[in-house]
Formats: sequence, C-alpha cells, structure tokens
Amino acid sequence: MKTGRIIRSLSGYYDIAGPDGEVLRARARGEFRKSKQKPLVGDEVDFDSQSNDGFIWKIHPRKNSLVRPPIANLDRAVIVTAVREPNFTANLLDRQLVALEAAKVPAGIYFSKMDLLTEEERADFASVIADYQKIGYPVLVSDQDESQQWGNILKDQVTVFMGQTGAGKSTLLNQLCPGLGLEVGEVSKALSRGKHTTRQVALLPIPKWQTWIADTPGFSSYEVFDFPVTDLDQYFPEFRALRGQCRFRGCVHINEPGCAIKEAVTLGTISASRYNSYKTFYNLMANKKIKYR
Ligand SMILES: Nc1nc2c(ncn2[C@@H]2O[C@H](COP(=O)(O)OP(=O)(O)O)[C@@H](O)[C@H]2O)c(=O)[nH]1
Ligand SMILES: [Mg+2]
Ligand SMILES: [Zn+2]
Repeated sequence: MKTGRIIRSLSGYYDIAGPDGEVLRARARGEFRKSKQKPLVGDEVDFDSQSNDGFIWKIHPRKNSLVRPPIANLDRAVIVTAVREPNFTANLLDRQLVALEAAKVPAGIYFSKMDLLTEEERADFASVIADYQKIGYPVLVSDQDESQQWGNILKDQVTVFMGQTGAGKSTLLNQLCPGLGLEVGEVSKALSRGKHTTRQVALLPIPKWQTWIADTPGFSSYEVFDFPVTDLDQYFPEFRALRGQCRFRGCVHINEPGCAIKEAVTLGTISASRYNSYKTFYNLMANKKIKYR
C-alpha cells in the first residue's frame, strides 16, 4: 500500500501517481459507493501499489474541491481571461473569483491576448491590472517575460487553469511546457460543429517546476453560487478588510446609509467596477431567492 495522487479518472478507474513517479491504475472500493464518497482528480489516496488492478482504500481529507471542473486539493486556480476576442468583462472574471473564494481555492489571473490591444488601450488596461493586484491577486499578462514569474506561481504547486473556451488556456500551457502538445482552438471548433464535448479533467506533469497542472474546459457563465447571499461580501477580499465598519450590523452595502464599502468606492479605495459586480451578483441572488421561496 502506498499514498499517491489521482491524476485522471476514466469510468470507474483512476490513474494514481505514486511517490516514486510511477503511475498505476486502481478502482475505488465498493465501500466508497455506499458512503457516497467519490474519488476526485487531485485526491490523495492510499492504494494497492503492487499491480494495475488494485483498489483505492482511503481518500485523505481534502483541503478544497471544485464541482466544475471536478478536482480536489488545488494550491491555486489561474483564471485565464482574454482582453480581446472576446472582449474583457469584469463581471465574468469577478464571478470566477467569487466562486474560487467560496471554494477556498487561492486565485490568480492571467490576461491573454494583450498583443491585440493598441498602445493606448494597453495603457488604459494597466489600471484594471493594478486594481486586481491591489486586492492581492497575482496577475500575469501574455506579453511579459514569462518563465521567471510563472516559476514563482507554479513551483511545487497543483494549479488548475480555468476560463472561457477560447480564452487561451491551451496556448498558454503549450508555451509554458512545449512537450504537452495541447490542441489549440479545439473546443470552439467542436462547438461550431454542434458537438457536445465533455473533456475529462486530468493533471499533467510539468517536471521543470515539479508540479501538476490541469487544462480544464470552460467555466459556464450561467453558474449560480450555492452560498447564502449574505455571505457574498466575504468573497470580495477588499470588502472583507472593512468588515464591521458599516454603521448598521448586517449591512449588505446596497442602500444603507453609513456604509463603509460605498464610502470606499467614493474614495476610490475599492474599484467601482468591483462594487458594480458585487451589486449585480447581489441583485441576481436576492431576486432568485424571492422567486423560488
Ligand atoms: N493574438 C493572440 N491570440 C491568442 C493568444 N492566446 C490564444 N490565442 C488564440 O485564441 C484561440 C483560442 O486559444 P486556446 O488556447 O485554444 O483557448 P482555450 O479554449 O482557452 O484553450 C486560438 O485561436 C489561439 O491561437 C494570445 O495571447 N494572442
Ligand atoms: Mg483548450
Ligand atoms: Zn455596508
């Protein structure tokens, strides 16, 4: 018996990377099904390491997990966001950031396709980048010297790259690790043919940084949050810093007087764009609640 990490799941079987770099295949014990436990890619497991038809005996406690993509124990998720084609919208990026905050997965941001901006547009976009850096998210862009910076983010960490189809995930990962040979533009082609592609999540090794990465299919823009609307402000780190400073307890930062968040927006210490996303999400969630109650 050894302890390893699940790097791929294939209809009931799991590929597990063991401590010595070997990869073995195993099945989940029947007990897991009874207790409704399902092994996830990223799980640390105890497994039979003698052959390729052994069992997974134990799933170690997870530090976090995502439902879409189904993956556990992430050190970081990098949200790949195009600045053009499609055009950047803060709403979609903020939605993904909130989902990661709620799942307790540290986030990072990669802005792709910077080369499609004019000099002037690029100068304007610098303020968007600065806003997210100020919040504390690591931000990388497609036209800077890659290797050094990515080394800091990826080294010894399990990182998933998420973002809309066409954002540039596979392109980036091929640049970071030329041996991967991921198909570029693959999903969008399939979509235009009207095909339904559900690609599997797998962890790919990047020996250079002694780490694993996952190139995952797009994040759906119709995703709904599954936490109470009153938790929403906690998932904006820059709001969290002002906790308890609003005049009213239970302030939701929409219409209340003496709201520290709204004041910070006026002062420019919280970006208007982020507050705008907060209001949009708040209203969507609050309305939904009334409708279905
Ligand atoms: N101009 C430009 N095009 C890019 C860049 N990154 C990706 N693309 C293009 O965007 C399209 C989608 O890229 P892909 O990596 O397949 O996106 P994915 O769906 O997120 O994996 C492809 O046609 C890429 O060539 C970039 O930095 N600059
Ligand atoms: Mg891709
Ligand atoms: Zn408030």
